[in-house]
Amino acid sequence: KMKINSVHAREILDSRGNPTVEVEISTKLGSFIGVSPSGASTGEHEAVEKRDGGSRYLGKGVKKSVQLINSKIAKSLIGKSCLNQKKLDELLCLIDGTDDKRKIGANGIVACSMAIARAGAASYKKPLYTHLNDIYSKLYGKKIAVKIPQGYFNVLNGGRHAANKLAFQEFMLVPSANSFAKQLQMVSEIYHHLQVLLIKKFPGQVIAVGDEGGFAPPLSKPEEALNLLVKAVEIAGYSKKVSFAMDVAASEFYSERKGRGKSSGEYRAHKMFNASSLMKYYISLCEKYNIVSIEDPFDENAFVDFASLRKLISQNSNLKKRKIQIVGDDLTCTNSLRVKVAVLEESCDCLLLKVNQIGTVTEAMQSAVLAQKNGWKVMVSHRSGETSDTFIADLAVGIGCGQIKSGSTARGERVAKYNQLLRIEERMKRR
Ligand code: 2PG
Ligand code: MG
Repeated sequence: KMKINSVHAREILDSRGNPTVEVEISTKLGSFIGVSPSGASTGEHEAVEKRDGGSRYLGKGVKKSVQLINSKIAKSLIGKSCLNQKKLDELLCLIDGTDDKRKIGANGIVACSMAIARAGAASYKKPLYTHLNDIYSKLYGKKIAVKIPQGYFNVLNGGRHAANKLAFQEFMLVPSANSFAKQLQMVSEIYHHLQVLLIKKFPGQVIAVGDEGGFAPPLSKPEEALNLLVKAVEIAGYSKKVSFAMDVAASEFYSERKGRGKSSGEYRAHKMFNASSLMKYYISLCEKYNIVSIEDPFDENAFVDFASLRKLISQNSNLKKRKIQIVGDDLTCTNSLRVKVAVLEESCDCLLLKVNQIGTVTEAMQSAVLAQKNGWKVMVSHRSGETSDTFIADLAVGIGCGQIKSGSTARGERVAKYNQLLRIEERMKRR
């Protein structure tokens, strides 16, 4: 037993300059931090991020959640052992008492849950990824191997993460290399070549970066973005070694949110699409570019459209040989109930895993277990609003899922996770 001596929450800022909740939990070994990230293209089925409202910080303050943690939650956690993650996560859910964590706020609860995991790791004198691996293996019912993940690096930003006209949110590089260090080096080189290309293409214009550190040039068509990536990869000399991935985040440009299963409304991207023309468009993009992963291709309730796309891909003779995964993010929201529906409908074969979408480490892991037991892959993910916290790097290694996305190879809050993976990789090689 390793007793929790104190719990203290405070309001700090995230990478977009908005308040977020940081929680410090102390045991006799020291104090341990957990902090919530924050999304912009949030799914409507996510656990609730509690905001104060009013005029302070334009309504985005988190003092109410902070105060509830410093009173109610602190009172319940103090004196308990930080070693039982599952029990404490259940306790956090119980104290909140709502099914979407709207009372305390998932932003507050997730910070507590992550701090508990860190305190637990320290008690066992283990690195965080090893402790998370123990917890995950127990939930899974067998020993899961730790693994350094493949990175999905978002180097061109659109959608809600940028002010340009690009409707699709993320264009990612997927470098294949035999170490994470090499992956990172390849992407960093490509990123800088991409910058030169953009400066040449848009003389005198600002080539700003978006929320996730990728460039946000004035593009509107996905083909323009993909052509630039192809070119930058070629200049860097990695043509055969890099494939591409997209997070479309299609709910953000979908007009009508009524349709369950099939989306009958319109998708307003660089031109108007309906579900079936958008589906054909994805196929044409896959035929033209070496795309290996597409996230949220349709509205967040369009379980059936996701499944139809998977079928269309599997029946296409040009694409049969390539493995193209369909990733659920807004569709599934790291929520095991929604993962179950997606499994039944055969909507995806990869789950995007964001701990703050559901609110506790245990629940997120349970969703990952469910996905993996049904043959899906899992990709651990940052949010567009982040801090320098590196929890997700350890999480990705600990659950051995083999995939992570944490934005581009620029901006401190993005590279913090990748740098942590470098440290873990180094440590694993020494053993
Ligand atoms: C996504 C995420 C992270 P946000 O859609 O996958 O890239 O964005 O945090 O804004 O939901
Ligand atoms: Mg997404």
